[in-house]
Amino acid sequence: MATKPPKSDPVQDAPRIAEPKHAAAGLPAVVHSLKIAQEQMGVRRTALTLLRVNQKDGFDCPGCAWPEPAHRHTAEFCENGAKAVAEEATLRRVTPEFFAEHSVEDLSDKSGYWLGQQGRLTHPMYLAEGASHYEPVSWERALGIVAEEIAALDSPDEAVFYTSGRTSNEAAFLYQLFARELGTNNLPDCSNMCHESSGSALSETIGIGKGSVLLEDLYRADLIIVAGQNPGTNHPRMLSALEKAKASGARIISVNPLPEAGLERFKNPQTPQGMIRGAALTDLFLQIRLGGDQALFRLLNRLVLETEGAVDEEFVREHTHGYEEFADAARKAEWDETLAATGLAREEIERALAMVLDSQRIIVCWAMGLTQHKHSVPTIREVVNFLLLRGNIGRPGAGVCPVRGHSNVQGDRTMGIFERPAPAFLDALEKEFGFAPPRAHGFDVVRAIQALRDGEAKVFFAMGGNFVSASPDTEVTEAAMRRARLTVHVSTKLNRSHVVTGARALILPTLGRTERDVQGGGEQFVTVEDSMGMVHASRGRLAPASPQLLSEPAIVSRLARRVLPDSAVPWEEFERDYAAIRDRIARVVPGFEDFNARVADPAGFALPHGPRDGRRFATATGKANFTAAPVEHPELPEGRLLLQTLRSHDQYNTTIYGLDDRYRGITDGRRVVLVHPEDARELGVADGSYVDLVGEWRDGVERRAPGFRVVHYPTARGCAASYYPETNVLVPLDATADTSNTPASKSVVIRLEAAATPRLEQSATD
Ligand SMILES: Nc1nc2c(c(=O)[nH]1)N[C@H]1C(S)=C(S)[C@@H](COP(=O)(O)OP(=O)(O)OC[C@H]3O[C@@H](n4cnc5c(=O)[nH]c(N)nc54)[C@H](O)[C@@H]3O)O[C@H]1N2
Ligand SMILES: Nc1nc2c(c(=O)[nH]1)N[C@H]1C(S)=C(S)[C@@H](COP(=O)(O)OP(=O)(O)OC[C@H]3O[C@@H](n4cnc5c(=O)[nH]c(N)nc54)[C@H](O)[C@@H]3O)O[C@H]1N2
Ligand SMILES: [Mo]
Repeated sequence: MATKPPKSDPVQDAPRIAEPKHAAAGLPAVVHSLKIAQEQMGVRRTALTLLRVNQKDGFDCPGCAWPEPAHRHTAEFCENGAKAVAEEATLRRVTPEFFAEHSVEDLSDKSGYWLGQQGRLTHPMYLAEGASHYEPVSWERALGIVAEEIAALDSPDEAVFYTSGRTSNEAAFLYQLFARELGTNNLPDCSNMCHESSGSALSETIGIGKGSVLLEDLYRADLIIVAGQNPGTNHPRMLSALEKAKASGARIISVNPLPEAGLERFKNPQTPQGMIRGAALTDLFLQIRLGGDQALFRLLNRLVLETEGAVDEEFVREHTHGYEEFADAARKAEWDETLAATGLAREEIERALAMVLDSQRIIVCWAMGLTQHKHSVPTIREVVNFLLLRGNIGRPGAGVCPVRGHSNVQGDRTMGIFERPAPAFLDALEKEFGFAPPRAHGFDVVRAIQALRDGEAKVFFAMGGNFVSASPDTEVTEAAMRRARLTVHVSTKLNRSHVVTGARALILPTLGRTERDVQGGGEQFVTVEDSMGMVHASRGRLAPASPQLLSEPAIVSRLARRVLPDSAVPWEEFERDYAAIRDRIARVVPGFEDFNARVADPAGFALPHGPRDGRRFATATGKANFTAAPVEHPELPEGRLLLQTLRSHDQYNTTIYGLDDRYRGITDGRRVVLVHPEDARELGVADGSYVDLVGEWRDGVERRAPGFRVVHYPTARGCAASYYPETNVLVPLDATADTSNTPASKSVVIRLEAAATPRLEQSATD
């Protein structure tokens, strides 16, 4: 079946603008996803593959981490899930001939979109020191090169082992085991840039860094607050759950600087009525300023405290700690300060309060809009205060719901991918495997970049992801990578991290979720954990993109045998049969007892969660902790804008599927900056004019993203928006969240400077 050739390089983008949409999904979603899928895989494969997504005998969707309902539709249909699958199951190939044709320098001039559109990687490739081109290399030799460079290090702490959240539980467990047997905790992961702030805030306050609700809880809630999240694009299946919750009587408040179409109205493509009319989702839209959430929740907390009978006193007495100190701080919250920080009107907050007081069961959902600010950790702690006040944790229909991104990012953490592992986890590893794991904390993402930059780290190994494009301060990060002795990427698709390399570089091609994984012990499956702590199996069915591909567990196992020839760990057995890995996970990680037997249930099983299961809080105080941090919000100097860097509808993080952001009315281009018409008028920038985005940060370094089309857009005042990863060049490496060290990519102070012409005016669709 013929597929269309990839489009030309969209760095040449020429955005066209229409009115933003007020509803998500519906027929256009079906049409659009099928178009992209058929371009990548042809008609027959599209049909066969999409039928397997999230089915009980199929593979876990490599899109987001939203859980599957117990009763699934034949196609638990999701436009963006379909695009993620098509991206992996594409029939296009990047072969040794491709690398012979294109030098690394040549490839480094291409956009990330172009690189991704070339197809699946088929062979292990090696870039020798001083060479201009990657060349094919055997697996033996490739792993030998890694072993050589690791052996040349002064300490294992000069190696960094990054993980992106698509890696299965089995692969992640082996990977951290290898790093720790080698002697380092340098295990940064995409979570450091993502929900780390949630993990930090929740561990401290409720004793576990995960959400406390299951899907059923959403259906029982009276009120669901969705703050800092765009589910219509990033978690489309969540809209079905919200629709169902509403049908059972829930109300929804959305808190967002942007009016996101998916939250306004959802046209469920599973039902005929949904396709036509759709359901209005949001009952109250609070168009908040960037970074205003802590102030909002703090004031709501004061108002709850002041309302006779509103506090769940019994819960507070029995289960919490720190109430008095918190209440003293909350009573000082002021209207004027809150209205300034949030940009909201008094009546809006009063309406929200009325809905809160009217609700017995409340859930707060959030994503990157809450986690990627300097004060994200105290913001999320304030959300916890809000829920604790009325006993909204540990009972049906209530709780915290951080909505994870990558499909197994939560599972990777559970498996020990963490630079600051808990001592109990290391004790369990030591007991099971008989070596002493390192105890000193390792590097997170930002520290890893600093270490590479400063020559403290020399080998960079990535299990998936696109570190160079996903990380902040692109120029600094790229220079840091170039200082490495060796950069290695286990990948499915070509990306920018393969062309911004250390002195030597390797690309190790691997199987994706959709592909059959056959080892010595027969056909294998892997497991994943969703955003709500449910673990289940994932089994690929397609033939691998190339016979040369190895699975991630096989790569780690072979690498370990090469680097640690005297290891007593049965690496070969782990490669042969993943059940042997699960037996070990069962003995090391709490909640996985009898793993192999329990994962045989196609519905999977729930991991234990103390607060959810029995109001048990494994914190330092043994109770749920109220906290009382000072309220912060970003400062905006005169004539400047606060920029958030976010996702379009046609991308998966750094993977660009296409150049449209349908719900926001933008087509054929990504270099756009959304600005409120009044702000634009004050700054003298007309709709359709071109500007450079210039970052302003205390280090005085000029950070510039050139050639963005101004789009007048109904965002909150003072708050602009533009896509990542193009704008990562503006996010300073040391502008991070307190405690979690997550890059503050949702509050970057910028000014706009006129740019003479569009950066490149050619059409992207020629
Ligand atoms: N199709 C698709 N699906 C994805 C991804 C993808 O790229 N494409 N990425 C996956 C990953 S790894 C993740 S982490 C998730 C990301 O999922 P999201 O967090 O939904 O992703 P963003 O596009 O970063 O959107 C941030 C949202 O928060 C709002 N926001 C920004 N700042 C603030 C603030 O200060 N306060 C409030 N209240 N709101 C704010 C923005 O307007 C926007 O609606 O999605 C996952 N799913
Ligand atoms: N400015 C700004 N920066 C951000 C964000 C933001 O909102 N704004 N969001 C942050 C967030 S939330 C995240 S999670 C990070 C994402 O950071 P990453 O997870 O590092 O980036 P991705 O773009 O998801 O990685 C895509 C690559 O993964 C590889 N891949 C895909 N599937 C597989 C697989 O099955 N196995 C293997 N081995 N490789 C595979 C492909 O080669 C593909 O090119 O970016 C962060 N960066
Ligand atoms: Mo993420």
